[in-house]
Amino acid sequence: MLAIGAVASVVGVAIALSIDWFPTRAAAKVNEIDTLYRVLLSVSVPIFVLVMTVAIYSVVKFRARPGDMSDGAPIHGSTRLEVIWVTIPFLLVTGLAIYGWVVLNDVEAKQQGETVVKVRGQQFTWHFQYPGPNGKTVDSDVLYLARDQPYKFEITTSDVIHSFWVPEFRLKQDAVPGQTTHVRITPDRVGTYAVVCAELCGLGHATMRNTVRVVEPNQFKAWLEQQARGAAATAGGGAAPGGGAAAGKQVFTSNGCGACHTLADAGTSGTTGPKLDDIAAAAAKFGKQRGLTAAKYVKQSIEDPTAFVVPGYPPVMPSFKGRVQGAELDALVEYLLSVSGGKGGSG
Ligand SMILES: [Cu+2]
Repeated sequence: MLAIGAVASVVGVAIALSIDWFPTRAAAKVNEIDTLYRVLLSVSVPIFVLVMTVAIYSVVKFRARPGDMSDGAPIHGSTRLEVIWVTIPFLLVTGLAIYGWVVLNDVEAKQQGETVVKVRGQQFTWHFQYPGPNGKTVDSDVLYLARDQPYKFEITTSDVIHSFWVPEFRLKQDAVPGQTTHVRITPDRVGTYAVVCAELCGLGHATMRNTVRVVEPNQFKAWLEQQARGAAATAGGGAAPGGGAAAGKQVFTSNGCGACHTLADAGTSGTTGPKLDDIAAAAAKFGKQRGLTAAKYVKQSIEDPTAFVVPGYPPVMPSFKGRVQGAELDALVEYLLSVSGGKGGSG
């Protein structure tokens, strides 16, 4: 029985280690984390195989034959066996826990010169905020990162629990209402990846993905400066008459509307909610049914989305009341109606 178990264990471990479990390695410490995973596999596979071998062997070997009405031999325990089966798992689990703690401690260690990026989860998108040049902040829905720069992500949420996860960086951290959690990552490979929400957060959970771009440090610097200039230009022109639509586009982008809505002008392709390329016509039609102007209809759809849900779509849109308001809301409505061919303003 032990021989069968030993052979099966060797085969099991060989299979487990030959499988390529991991996505691309794109951050420092990734190798350490992957090694921890492989060590845990190498220890747990033989235990699983051994237990299953003994169990299956015993069930077959000691099964009751037809006509056998005996009750089996009375067993009063074996102190020596009990000591063995308590001691071995205790040592194994303690050893693995210490190893896991050492790795975690190293992965979570504060890094020299780290940049703090604020991450905010929201049904169903992510927002990122960077310290920009001259004390400004830069907002983005794409997570731009410079290669080999240590980052500390400070994670919050506007609504329910989400979980910040980039599989290529391996680490995962929950976003919990009322708390700021954090995770430290140093990306070390240029490429495009995805931030995936790893906590079931509502009907649109599966669509909660944003792009991560790891670029060379000089490219990152150029991007950040360009964003800082762009934000300043929008802030300056936003209140001006006629500038509403441009400011509205910024509102659309910074609130992550594109995660769920397709809008060619904003370059988004979400499919959870209605396509907004023809919202002017839809707003006119549905508005008329409900006795609202197109602009009032769009405004209501943003502030009170469940008041009317376009047929064929799930009622999953969260209310943006209080999040998008005043001039921002007017600009967003004007923008949506203007890019889709309708009249802006009061409609
Ligand atoms: Cu989520």
